[in-house]
Order: sequence, then structure tokens, then C-alpha cells
Amino acid sequence: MSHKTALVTGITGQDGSYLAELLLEKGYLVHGLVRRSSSFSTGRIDHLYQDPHERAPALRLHYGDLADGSRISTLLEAIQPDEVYHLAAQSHVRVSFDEPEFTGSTTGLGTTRLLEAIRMTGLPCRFYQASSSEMYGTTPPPQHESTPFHPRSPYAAAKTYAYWITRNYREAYGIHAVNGILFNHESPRRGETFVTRKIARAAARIARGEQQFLHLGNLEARRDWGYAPEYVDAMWRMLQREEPDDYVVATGTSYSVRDFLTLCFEHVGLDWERHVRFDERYLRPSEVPDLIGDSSKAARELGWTPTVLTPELAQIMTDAEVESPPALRGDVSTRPQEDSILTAQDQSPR
Ligand code: NAP
Ligand code: F7E
Repeated sequence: MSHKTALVTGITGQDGSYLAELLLEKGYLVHGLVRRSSSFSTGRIDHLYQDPHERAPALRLHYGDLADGSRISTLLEAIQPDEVYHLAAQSHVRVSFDEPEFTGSTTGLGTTRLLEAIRMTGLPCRFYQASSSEMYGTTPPPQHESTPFHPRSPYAAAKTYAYWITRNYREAYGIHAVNGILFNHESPRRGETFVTRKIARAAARIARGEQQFLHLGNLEARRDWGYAPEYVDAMWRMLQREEPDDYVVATGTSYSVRDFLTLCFEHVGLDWERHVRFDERYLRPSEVPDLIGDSSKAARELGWTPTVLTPELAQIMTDAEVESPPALRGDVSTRPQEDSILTAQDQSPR
């Protein structure tokens, strides 16, 4: 068992929740950064909560926001982490076109605020940056660590900046800082407006007769979709290496949105073509057409290989939606969805 201490930003998100589980299993003391909101955002990690009144918990949460550099410094001083996993970001590509400045400040400059806090406090901690395959944009596949970037969204541009500032702090100040260039990874904990979760949930709802149609944008985009719990293991492996370096993490396979629809709908015995409608509001002003990652370096140096490929992933996600208890499903028809918060102005860039 490890006696290390980790700080995880974005602990309430998909990856943060799986990473917290992994680190706790390994015996880490895990500190998580949580931004304050008017309602609790800890649904994905509630099962890990331990009452601090009964014993000193191995998971400890702290309020903090990526916009607040001084708070990040204070927390680092107090926590003295051995490892910092920086996962927090405005992570939705379509939303980044609506909120480019905010995305730049959180997804881009948020990384600088953390790295600068590490530099100023002089802590000898290791740093993981959640870089993204979106940085490759239109550069043809397969994409690997030396493939040139061509970001196609404010999100991707912000991630590309964060990638380079991470490398710069490694080269300039000798900080053990790594970039994990992760291709799409999904799970039943994926945010509800990302396409895989949206499709899996709709397949289950349509099969139950709770919904008739699913509205989607570009069905031709191809993605390399892996399984999130396996990808957080790669993050941990990167920080255990003596020499900091950058790694692509991917399955090496690619499927279109149309393929993913077929996989989920056939799994519940439905023909998706009878239920899917096109909505141009889900198109992006500039799209990323085709991503396939080459993760041979991660296999060679980290001993990491994926076992769950897209067809199995689609089944895992659809089964989770089919089995989800009614109380947890909510009434999505009355909840704000991607479509109900898009305004006429949001469509102007096209
Ligand atoms: P996610 O589910 O959207 O989680 C994002 C996390 O960031 C949430 O905990 C969110 O808090 C937090 N956050 C957002 N803005 C913040 C702020 N201003 N201050 C503090 N915390 C803030 O994302 P994910 O899928 O787990 O991805 C984790 C990271 O990997 C992200 O950086 C993402 O861009 C990157 N990435 C993801 C993928 C993928 O396929 N999933 C691939 C490559 C890279 P709330 O819960 O309060 O919203
Ligand atoms: O879109 C198309 C859409 O939003 C996938 C983030 O985790 O992975 C994620 O970014 C594709 C795109 O993920 C809808 O146009 C069609 O081509 O699920 P997505 P993403 O944009 O690939 C990367 C690696 C990250 O780093 C990001 O943080 O699906 N698509 N119709 C749609 N997408 C959405 N969301 N909704 C639709 O209705």
C-alpha cells in the first residue's frame, strides 16, 4: 500500500471519480478540489465519502476554483501533495464555441495557475496534465506523440496552450510534469451531453417507451472511444515513471457516431434510423473528422494496453442505462439539455 498524498482537480467529473477510486485502493490520501455551487456536485464520488466525525477520512474535499490562483497556492502549501492530477476543465467542445474566453481561462490558464503555484511553493510534486486528442484536430490519423497539432475549437486551442505550458515548466524549471494525451474515453459516468452517453441513454429510454426521438448533429465524425476506468490507470502509471514524458492513450480503433448508434440501438433491439433526427444546432463551426490514437509508446514504457474496445463499451453504457433505477433517471424531458440552452446567438458563428 502507498502512503502518498495526491491532489485531484476535477474530482467530481467522470475521470476524477475513477481516479479517486484507483488511488484510494492503492492506499493514497486523496485530496479533491471542488468548486462551490448552489447544489451538490459530488454525485459521482458520494460512494467514496467517509464521515470525518468518525475517523480521519482518506478522501478529503476542498472548495476551490481554477480561476483562483491564490487559493490553489494555499491548498498546495497545506496539502503538500506528492502527485497532482490536473483534470478540471470546461471540457465540452461544442460549449467552448459559446464560451471561448471562459474556456481559455479555465481549460488553458487553469493549468498555468497550478504549475505556477507548484513553482512558487517549491514543492517537489509530480504533475499530470489532462491533454486531449482534440489538439490534433484535422491532422490525419493515426496520431502519436510527435504528430503536429491543429486545434479546431476554443477547447482544443486552450488544451494545446496547456500542453505547451506543461512542457515549458518541465524544461524551464525541472518540474516533473507530464502530458497524457488521452483520446475519447467514456463510461456510464460520462456527462449526459457527450454523444456516447446521449446515445446510450436515449436507446434505453426509447426501448422503455419514455422517449420517441433522439436529436443529433454530425453522424460521420469518427472517434477512438475507450473505457474511462482503464484510462485513469494510464494517468497513474505516467506519474510513477522516473523521467517525465508525454504519452498518447488510445485504443487504436475508430468508429463513427453512426456506428455507435448502431451498437447501442441494436443492443436493445431497435433500429436507430426510425428514431434519430438531425438537428443542425449540434454541428460545430469547425469539426474534428477522424481520430485514431497510436499508444504504442504507452504500451512499451508504461505497460498500458486497453482491454475494452468500442463495441463492448457501447454495451456497458447501454446496459447501465437500461438497469439504472427510475429514481436516478430523472425526467430528462424537463431538464435543461444541450438543445434547450442553445440560443439563436449561439448559432451565429456558422
Ligand atoms: P468532466 O466530466 O467534464 O469533469 C470536469 C471536471 O472539472 C469536473 O469535476 C468539474 O467540476 C471540474 N471543473 C470545471 N471547471 C472548473 C473550475 N473552474 N474550477 C474547478 N473545477 C472545475 O471531464 P472528464 O471527462 O472527467 O475529463 C477530465 C479531464 O480530461 C478534462 O480536463 C478533459 O478536458 C480532459 N479530457 C477528457 C477526455 C475524455 O474523453 N473524457 C479526453 C481527453 C482529455 P463540476 O463537477 O463542478 O462541473
Ligand atoms: O462529440 C458528434 C460531435 O461531444 C463527439 C471531450 O471529452 O473528447 C470529448 O470531445 C462527436 C463530435 O466529444 C452530437 O460533432 C454528433 O464529432 O461526445 P462529444 P468530443 O467533442 O470528441 C475529447 C477527447 C475531449 O478532450 C473532450 O473534453 O460526436 N456529435 N451529434 C455530437 N456530439 C454531441 N456532444 N452531441 C450531439 O448531439
